[in-house]
Amino acid sequence: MYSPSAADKFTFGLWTVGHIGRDPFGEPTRLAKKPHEIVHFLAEVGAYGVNFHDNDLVPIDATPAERDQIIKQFKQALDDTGLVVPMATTNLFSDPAFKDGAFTANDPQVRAYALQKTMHAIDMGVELGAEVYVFWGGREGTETDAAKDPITAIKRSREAMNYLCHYVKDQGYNLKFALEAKPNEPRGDIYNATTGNMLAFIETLDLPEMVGVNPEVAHEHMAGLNFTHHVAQAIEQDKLFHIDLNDQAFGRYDQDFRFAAVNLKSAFFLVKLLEDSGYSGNKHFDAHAYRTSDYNDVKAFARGCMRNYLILKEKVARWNADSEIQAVLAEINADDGSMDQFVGAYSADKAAALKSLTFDRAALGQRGFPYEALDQLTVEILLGVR
Ligand code: GCO
Ligand code: MN
Ligand code: MN
Repeated sequence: MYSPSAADKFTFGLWTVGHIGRDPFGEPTRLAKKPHEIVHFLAEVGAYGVNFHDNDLVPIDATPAERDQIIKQFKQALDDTGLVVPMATTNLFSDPAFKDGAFTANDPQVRAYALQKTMHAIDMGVELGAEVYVFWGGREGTETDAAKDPITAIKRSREAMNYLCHYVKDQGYNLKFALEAKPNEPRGDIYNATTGNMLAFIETLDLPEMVGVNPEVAHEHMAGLNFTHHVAQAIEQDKLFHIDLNDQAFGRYDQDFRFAAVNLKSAFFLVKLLEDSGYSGNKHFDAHAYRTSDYNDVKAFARGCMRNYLILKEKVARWNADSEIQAVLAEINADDGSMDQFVGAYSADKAAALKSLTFDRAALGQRGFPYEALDQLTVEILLGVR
């Protein structure tokens, strides 16, 4: 009943189920799988697509012959399984060359190398079918603001995005960019820290229509923010080009837990937003299994991500069809139209009329709203008793 289908557009990065359990304190706990093996692994659990950083697929120091061999094997695995590559991205954070950032690095050679690496990675992503290209600036930040002028950093980011947008246009690629914000980790502070920052930044680019966002649950949660509200802003501006689903306890390190593993209620309202708004893009699980898992348990992790989404989707349908909930919604959203003559689109007449209208402020303050009752109905649906 909660089995994924292609229409769900559930995707995983090579680096997610392929995560070998390394953390800042310990060595890997799982043996690495080859990219083509990961494709088969994902097909087995029922995913629709696989995403990658350039170097998840082709190591940074691979020879051209090695590159060709890896891509051939990978394409064969895609053909054999029917999996697609909807998104690709660049690793601009692992190599020591990027320790001071990529597009915002102080060294002009590093900034140029970052552009070159990204163009090659875009070519490879497009060759494998990607239509969305993600930019996550993990190293684009500082530990001390003595090191970099934050205004200069914004200008460098803009220059790089403009350069790459024009490159994509010049090549005639059918590719959109999705910018992913994160407040910190691995840098002390990362520029454009939230989805809202990214949305504002995009409007300053040469080709803003090519660029949207890739919000991630954990990233807004790390900042203590309401993720659903950020996604809503992106949807309202037609900028939700991609989404990274996972989970994260507030106030902790970057956890990348299985979707809905921690904050069930936020996950419910997120799924409700995505489903009610008709979001039809990819749903990418940017998460990884516990370090204690073996690959059997990694399957449980991957299946759990998709299953939790589908279970919550069913809860959303239940919530939307619940007559008691609908009655409360009708009550709290009631509008007899009597204010229409004063508000809405501005006119001088309306403003004049509104300024002389008298309100019964005490009565407005006394009105009760049954939000406790509504929330309890929501919780009972989530707890499975309704
Ligand atoms: C993180 C990020 C990354 C990006 C990935 C794609 O916290 O490390 O979420 O996983 O999503 O690099 O750009
Ligand atoms: Mn993340
Ligand atoms: Mn991510």
